Amino acid sequence: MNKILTTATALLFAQVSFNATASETKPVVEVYKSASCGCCKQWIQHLETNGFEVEAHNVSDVSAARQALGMPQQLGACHTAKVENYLVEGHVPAADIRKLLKQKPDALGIAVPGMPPGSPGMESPNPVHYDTLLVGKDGKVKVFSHH
Ligand SMILES: [Cu+2]
Repeated sequence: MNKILTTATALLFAQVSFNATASETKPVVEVYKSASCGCCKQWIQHLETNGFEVEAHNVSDVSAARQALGMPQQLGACHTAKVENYLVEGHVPAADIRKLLKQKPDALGIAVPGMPPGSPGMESPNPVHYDTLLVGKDGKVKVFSHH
């Protein structure tokens, strides 16, 4: 009996520490979107299949959420998000978010303004080239990566 209990306890601890490790390696992206936004859901799926954990919040006014977070409105897309201390606007590829979290630039965040066809969540037979922009704390942008 004692032995069984010990084994069960050991398994429980193994499970707990496994979960702790898994959540440490998965950055959480908090997404603000409207409930009816289909391409937002597609983007969330893209993040989840690429190792991010997503906390999605449906809001009635995405611009207000964007303003509250501090992302310039002219860079706006259909959803706005936060990961660690950075803002992520629009259909940004998961790889760019990884790059951001790895390089940790002194910046507000990254953005893909508008909704370019071919970006993650905006899959299209007619994809276009687009840039992910690095947004400075002063609101100035420069190209972070080209797609
Ligand atoms: Cu969209």
